[in-house]
Amino acid sequence: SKRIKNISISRPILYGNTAIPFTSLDTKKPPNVPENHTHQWTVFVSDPTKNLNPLSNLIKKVQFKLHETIPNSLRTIESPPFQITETGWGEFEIIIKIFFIQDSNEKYLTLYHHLILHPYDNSNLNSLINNKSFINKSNPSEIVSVNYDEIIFNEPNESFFKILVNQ
Ligand code: SLL
Repeated sequence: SKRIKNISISRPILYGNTAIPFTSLDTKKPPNVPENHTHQWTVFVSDPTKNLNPLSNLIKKVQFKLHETIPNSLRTIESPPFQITETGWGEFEIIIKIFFIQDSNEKYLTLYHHLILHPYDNSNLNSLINNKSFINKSNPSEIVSVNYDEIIFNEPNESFFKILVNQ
């Protein structure tokens, strides 16, 4: 459908990762995990709001491109929660592509997230460590690296506009 001129609508988005070292007392290494893997981690895309019209209504699928050392390194998630949990030993850049619903006619959005497994300074548990990663206060064995951003839809088409404003 037709694009609406001079309108842009933005939607907040969170993306990032959590990681738990297998050395933490409550995280036993599952038996099938390779010897050299040190962490379990989850990379995610989520909606920071409690919107009645959640971000997932706008998304067709999310692709996560993981490091080539990981089996099936291109992962596609077609319904929420948009996340991947894996085990491994190293940090690397994850390419996240968000594909919007067909009706929107929007190009996919690419986000880059550097997977963080090691906090910069784990002696200072409760503070923000390097702007990027911190220890989860309610679960001190968990490292969190999260980015807040806003997706801006410029001149959405009429049908997508209706979905964006929840009509
Ligand atoms: C590094 N440049 O050397 C980075 C690469 C790759 C991490 C890190 C493998 C997991 C698996 C894994 O953790 N790769 O084999 O399933 O630090």
